[in-house]
Amino acid sequence: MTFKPSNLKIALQKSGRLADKSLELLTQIGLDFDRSKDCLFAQCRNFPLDILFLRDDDIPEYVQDGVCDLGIVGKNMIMERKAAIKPLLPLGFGVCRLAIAVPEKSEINAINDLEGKKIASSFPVCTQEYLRQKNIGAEMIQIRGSVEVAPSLGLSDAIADLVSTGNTLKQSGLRELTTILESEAMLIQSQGMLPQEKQSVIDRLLLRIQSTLDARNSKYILMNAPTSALQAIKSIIPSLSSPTVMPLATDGMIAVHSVIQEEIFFDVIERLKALGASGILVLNIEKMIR
Ligand code: PRT
Ligand code: ZN
Repeated sequence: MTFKPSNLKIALQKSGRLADKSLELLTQIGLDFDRSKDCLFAQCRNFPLDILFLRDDDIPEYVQDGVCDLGIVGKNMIMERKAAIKPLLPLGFGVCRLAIAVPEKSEINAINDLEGKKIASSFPVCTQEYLRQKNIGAEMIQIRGSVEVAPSLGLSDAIADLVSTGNTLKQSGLRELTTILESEAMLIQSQGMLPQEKQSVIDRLLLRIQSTLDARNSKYILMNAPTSALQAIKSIIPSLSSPTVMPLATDGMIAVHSVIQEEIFFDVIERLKALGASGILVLNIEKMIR
């Protein structure tokens, strides 16, 4: 298999925490490609896109240097590499935060207590930038992997590491002191001007990704309700446009269809039931084009 110069190139993590979700997203937007396990390259059969599989650390530079036109990588890695790229879309997965943590019994209780202390991290650039902004002088110890054991080995007084559930910190006897930055996977583009044909392929990809992300956050809801409750129902369903309302064979009853946002879902359902809605059906939406 060889690269086609006219194809767009996107860099994805080869294996790790972002790998499966990145591939899942490309599949959800209808791209068809084979991925053999150790292969570093795949070509889409039905879209002018080539996929390169890389370590996440390398993705920001590959995109910055224009070796790849697009990439999917954590915001933390973009910041750490100080990569000059164009952020296109936050993708809603790989959500985590870069946080400073100290041993449970440490006397460090506020960020100012970090003055003169040693902090171990795989993200020294972000950590140092944060400390500089807070006017704190601390010594950075750069280590790769298993950062959480650094204090118990006597290597550092604190760590700065990625946290999602917080379980690793707890299991390592550490407590969080402060958050340096919030992160999630981002779709990024190189900053250079692309030929018009390539840019319009990116625009097509963006439309597909945006409609998939919008659909993920939304549910289609159908219910029966008393006609008298329609005004109240309308006021609590902040739908795409006005809800679809149809009469039912039973007098005084209507069917209402609408779209609601996932995050307000349970709140809305409870309020609809209180208004007399029944037979409520909630469906996943596959794609949503605005
Ligand atoms: O081999 P390669 O270099 O590509 O991968 P990697 O091993 O360097 O990175 P990987 O796959 O671990 O993480 C890739 C990206 O996933 C990160 O840069 C973040 O953007 C994102 N991400 C999201 C996370 C986490 N959540 C996360 N929890 N990356 C790492 N962790 C680790 C963290 O370092 C700690 O060890 O998980 C542990 C904490 O998790 P909780 O759930 O116990 O808090
Ligand atoms: Zn990495």
